[in-house]
Amino acid sequence: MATHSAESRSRGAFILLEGCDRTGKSTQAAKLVERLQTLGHSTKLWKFPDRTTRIGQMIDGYLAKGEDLNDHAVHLLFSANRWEAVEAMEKHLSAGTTLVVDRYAYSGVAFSAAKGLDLEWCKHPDRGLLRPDLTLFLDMPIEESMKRGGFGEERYEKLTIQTKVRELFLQLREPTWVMVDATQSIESIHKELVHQSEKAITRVRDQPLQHDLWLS
Ligand code: NYM
Ligand code: MG
Repeated sequence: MATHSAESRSRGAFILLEGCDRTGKSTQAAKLVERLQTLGHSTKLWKFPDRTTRIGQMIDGYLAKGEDLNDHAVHLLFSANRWEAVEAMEKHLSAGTTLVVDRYAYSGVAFSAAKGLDLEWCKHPDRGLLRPDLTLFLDMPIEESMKRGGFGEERYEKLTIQTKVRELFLQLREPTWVMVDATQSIESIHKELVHQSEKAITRVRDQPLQHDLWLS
């Protein structure tokens, strides 16, 4: 006879927002969390890099304060910053909370490979991380995102790098990705993200968590 245990309770969805810089990910992630909560889904906002941890502070020094680090070393720090969050993410998802995550390993690979690091080498440290259930890729021409406020403040916010990053993102595209036209109004994008997210929440409810990023 089937018994109901804590393990059989439905899990939350791992919803990822990816894209180049200044494409509206953080704005949309915040709005999405708020809306999903209103719709009755337990939902939490997550963000990479998480600059609040010790590893995250080293990353922030590199990105925002002009501190130099070896390209390979900083790549591993970004990955370590995801690994140090894995237990907490898993705990929330298993308890039924949906996570809306602002950037993840795809950013990790795209930005490092854009600097010239080997793509396969870049993927390796993130192998075995949780796999997102849905990746919403906010896409727009780089020329457009460059016009947005704040562009150029941090390392990597340059036309040539962003163009390469976008190409690499497209190479990393997987079947669970949904491409979103980020030049639309904030409200239209929001509606599309809510629609896709609700479908994903329902779809994965009874599926086990997947710890197989880039393993298959
Ligand atoms: N970035 C982000 C990486 O280079 N590797 C990573 O693994 C991640 C998660 O950091 N330009 C880059 C992308 C961004 C920068 O991200 C900071 P944000 O979302 O602006 O805080
Ligand atoms: Mg940024």
